[in-house]
Amino acid sequence: MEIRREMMGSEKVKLVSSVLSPVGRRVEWVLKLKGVDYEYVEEDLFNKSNLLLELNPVHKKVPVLVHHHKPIAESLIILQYIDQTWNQYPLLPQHPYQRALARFWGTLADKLAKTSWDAMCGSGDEQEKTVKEAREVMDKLEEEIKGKRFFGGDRIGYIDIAFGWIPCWLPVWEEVGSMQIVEPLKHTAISAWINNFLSHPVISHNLPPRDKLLLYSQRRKKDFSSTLRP
Ligand SMILES: N[C@@H](CCC(=O)N[C@@H](CS)C(=O)NCC(=O)O)C(=O)O
Repeated sequence: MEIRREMMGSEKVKLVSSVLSPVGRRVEWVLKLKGVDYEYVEEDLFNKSNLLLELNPVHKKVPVLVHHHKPIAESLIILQYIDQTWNQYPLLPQHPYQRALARFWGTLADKLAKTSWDAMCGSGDEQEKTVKEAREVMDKLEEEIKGKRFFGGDRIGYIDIAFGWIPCWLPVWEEVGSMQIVEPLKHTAISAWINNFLSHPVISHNLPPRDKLLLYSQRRKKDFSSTLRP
């Protein structure tokens, strides 16, 4: 799909996203790690623009990357596109099996994010069940990161970026949902990874404002609870 040129302006890479989007941040981090120049367009998720609807008519969600006037949606697909288009700072491993594994963990990162978000929105037995499910995945992650600085080895790679919502978004969701998914005494390797990830300058300088994230998550939980009431 080629978007009308006048809509997208220059040839420059464009990223349509929201400052609070964990999946949008994945794309920003990677563009910055690779040193790709881009224009950022903020989207209001409560009042979506025609631009977003035209760029991502199927899901109507951020992020969308536009390159050579062509839109690409879905953050993990965007990461793979960026990695193949700009060679500097490779994200995915070279070996096909290692690449497949990295993609596997990336998919799990999305699944865990959804489970954790659902746990935040839930309550009672249903929440307990979802928290348990999320903790089980966290246990697997703990095993995977043990003995490593990053999932990508000595530096941030595809899997680190995919799970990049854990250090900043998850603590807010835990607060809003009055729950705990990362257990610091049990998940010591994950806790160390969180510190390593947050101490990278590209990450630490590109995080969402916590107060806004808190308000947004509270509002979403409230909306969700009210849809369940008769
Ligand atoms: N799987 C998608 C998820 C995209 C997504 O859920 N984006 C959210 C922001 S984090 C959004 O646009 N929400 C607006 C809506 O659901 O209407 C990806 O990784 O890009």
